[in-house]
Amino acid sequence: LYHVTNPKLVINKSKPECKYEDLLLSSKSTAVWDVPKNYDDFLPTGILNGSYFPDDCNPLYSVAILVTYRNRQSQLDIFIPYMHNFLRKQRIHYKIYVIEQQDNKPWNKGILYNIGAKQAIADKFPCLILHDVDLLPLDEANLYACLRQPRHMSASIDKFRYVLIYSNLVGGVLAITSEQYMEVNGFSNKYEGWGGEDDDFANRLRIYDLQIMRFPPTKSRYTMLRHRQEKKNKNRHRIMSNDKSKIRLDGVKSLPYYTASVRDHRLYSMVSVRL
Ligand code: NGS
Repeated sequence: LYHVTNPKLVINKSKPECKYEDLLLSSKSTAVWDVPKNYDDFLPTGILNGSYFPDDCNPLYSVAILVTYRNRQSQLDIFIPYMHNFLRKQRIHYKIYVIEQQDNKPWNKGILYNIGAKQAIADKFPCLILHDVDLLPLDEANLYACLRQPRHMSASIDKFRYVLIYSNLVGGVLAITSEQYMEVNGFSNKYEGWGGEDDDFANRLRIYDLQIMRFPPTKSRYTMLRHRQEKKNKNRHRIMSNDKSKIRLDGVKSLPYYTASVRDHRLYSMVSVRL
């Protein structure tokens, strides 16, 4: 395990370090239905501004969960309480960021991740988990933490009969250290509409020799919430990042003009973006 905490955290020396071995060795399915009917019924203790810190031990992981989002309120209403229920059992320090594209321009997931990553890194998070809003983890052993290599966490999804659809897929849920994210210059800013930005990101990892790892399939299980298929981006195969010179010019270090505001809600921090 590769321990990375947030330098902003105050460690209480009278408490022990949190332990993760039992969790990792267990394989306990979480009941998907263990979700409150609405936010008002859900008043978990210890969660403030989307962030949680275990109170009986010092966590060895600090994780920013970045969720890109537009216009899927009913999914967010399920996702947020489900994730807090799931994550609190893992004894990590985490914060959920929802990065919302507020304008009506074409959806640009890469830019949203880049903006979210900048915010999380400014908040000193050493680990980023890039997370689709429609995926719910099913196994508690799927630890929400960064290891040495970037980890594709959602390898088996019910919609695909729990089969990995291709070996270099990194879409869905991916854990990567902030340092590695910056090293590959984050995501390309050029993918508009659905598809391809994750394959482009996989190319970046390959070009920088960052090998993707995965936990065993049973521990990497997710259920996907239903939704309509988005409109595909017709150019998505043409703009792939395939060398370092292209990558250096297009990414988190060269974001196009945008405006963003950050607002903390109780259960998540909302970063509202206009491109
Ligand atoms: C590929 C897309 C990826 C996408 C993956 C799975 O074809 O962006 O399907 O999508 N690549 C391109 O379009 C180039 S899924 O079936 O999960 O919606 O992530």
